[in-house]
Amino acid sequence: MTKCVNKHVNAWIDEMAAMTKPDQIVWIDGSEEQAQKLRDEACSTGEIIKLNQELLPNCYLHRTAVNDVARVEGRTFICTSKKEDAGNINNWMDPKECYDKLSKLFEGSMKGRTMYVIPYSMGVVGSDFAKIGIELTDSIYVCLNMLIMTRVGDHVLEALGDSADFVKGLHARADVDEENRYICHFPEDNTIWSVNSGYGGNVLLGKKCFALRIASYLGRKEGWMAEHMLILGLEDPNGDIKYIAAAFPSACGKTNLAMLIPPEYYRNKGYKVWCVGDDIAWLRVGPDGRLWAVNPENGFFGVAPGTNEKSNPNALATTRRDTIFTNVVHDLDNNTVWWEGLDDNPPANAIDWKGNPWDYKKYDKKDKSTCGAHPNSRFTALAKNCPCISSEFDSQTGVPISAIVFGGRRAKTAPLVYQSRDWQNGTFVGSIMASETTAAASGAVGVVRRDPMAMRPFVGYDMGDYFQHWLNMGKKIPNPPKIFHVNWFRTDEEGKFIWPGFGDNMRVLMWILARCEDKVEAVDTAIGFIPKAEDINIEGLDIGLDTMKELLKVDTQSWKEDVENIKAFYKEIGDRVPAELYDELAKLEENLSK
Ligand code: OXD
Ligand code: MN
Repeated sequence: MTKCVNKHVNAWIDEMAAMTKPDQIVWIDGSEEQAQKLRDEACSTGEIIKLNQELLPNCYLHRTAVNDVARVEGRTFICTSKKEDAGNINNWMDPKECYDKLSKLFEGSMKGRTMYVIPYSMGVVGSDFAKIGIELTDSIYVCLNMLIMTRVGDHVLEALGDSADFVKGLHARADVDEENRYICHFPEDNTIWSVNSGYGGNVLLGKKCFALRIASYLGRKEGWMAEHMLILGLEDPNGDIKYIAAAFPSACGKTNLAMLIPPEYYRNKGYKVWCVGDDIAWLRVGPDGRLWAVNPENGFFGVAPGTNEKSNPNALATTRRDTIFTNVVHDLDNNTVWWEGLDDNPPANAIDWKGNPWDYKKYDKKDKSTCGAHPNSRFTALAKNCPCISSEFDSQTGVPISAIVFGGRRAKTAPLVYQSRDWQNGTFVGSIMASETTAAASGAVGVVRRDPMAMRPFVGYDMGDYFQHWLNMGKKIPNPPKIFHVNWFRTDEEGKFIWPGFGDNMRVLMWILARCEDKVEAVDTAIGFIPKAEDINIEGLDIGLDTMKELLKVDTQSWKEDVENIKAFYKEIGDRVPAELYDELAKLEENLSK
């Protein structure tokens, strides 16, 4: 297909091509034949490296520029016509000023290069949840990643028909110049412009840019929610499956929880966990009055370091075929890949993520600069290759959500789990989500970073308005999920984690689901409902009832300190924080002083 029939699409591509001046334009049709041609071409230029096809069929390795290894929040902008609509938490630029500024960077940036046109759908093509985007890019790496992460091809254009309702994404690597790197969102125009980066989170425009920042804006306008949440299904021995959506800040083991393997005790009884999504959920009120969720993505863009047979065997298995690895170690003896935390056998003959020979003997755990794989190195893998992928992954309607779980990394403040009192209180609990950095060696408590609903870098409008949207949604869901908060990271006096985490987190999910079905009582505390220590199953664990009590304790003093921090944070968000949340904060403060 050289041109599609949609005049809006064609006019926009003509305009973008006039600016970027590519030598040619190629449409990505979604066929395996074309994908293979692109892989071969990228191999011939060194953009990707073909790995051992016996051990890792259809797997490739890519290295980004050394200055281009992560999302750049400082260079991410929300460009609404009024500054106050982007809010205090986002960077803002006037749309006209931004288009002018970036046009200069895009001007002629594709000379001597090819512009690829990627029509993609977030969500099952043609379903009520789905939204269409078109990404224009000069990078084959982007095309190959988008073919994994989203649903791509001619069928998407067919579903679009002659509609103008699509998200216009423009990406050029340009000079990969850090000083001129911009990831800009124009929610009022359904447009995303990304320039001077080749790193996934900045350039796979369907993911954070569309499915969270633009989608959160659309969701508010249209009455649904785009959230930074995993979705999992927990199946009981009778075959009944209950679904949970959960939001965690980065580095809290979100992908591990999404693909959890039940502890032996539960496995033997016939319990199973199914992964619907590991990063993003789109949620709508269903005809039955419950909240229904889909994962709009088609793959996982997961952090490689730390992924291993123990932490996440399902993720590891998912990456054994059809995967693009980015910035990991290249094992030259086997032509395979390695990363810190994969196993205890670093390759002797290896190339590091920067492309230099790597001597594992010089690797010092405490010095990140000696790592062979970049700490944010990634795998891009197909969801359908995951051994525990849910049978509902391709469902048109999504799955009904019984519980929403918020999480954070707190050394003292948050107990292992607590339940909010209702939707409004649950929204408050989400709004005060936070993570701490802990200096592991000394056990010292680090800085608290507040990250409401894990959406701090991803809300495409004012954070106070976002809280209001949560409250408004609550009024539209006749049978809403119950809302909980978990903390897998409480530490003892020596700074060691008390809770084993990983698969054992299922024990906490079991209590959560029991609460959703009114099958277990709870203790009413200042912050919400806490389990009775004996109601979290510890069979087969090294943990006694006293330790469980310790894990569930509400530490009034640290909560009082937290209240002060929350007040400062709400102030920073600005005057659109809903009065209902200030009421919740006042109630919490009052409860703590009783
Ligand atoms: C991610 C993130 O890459 O949340 O998913 O940072
Ligand atoms: Mn994420």
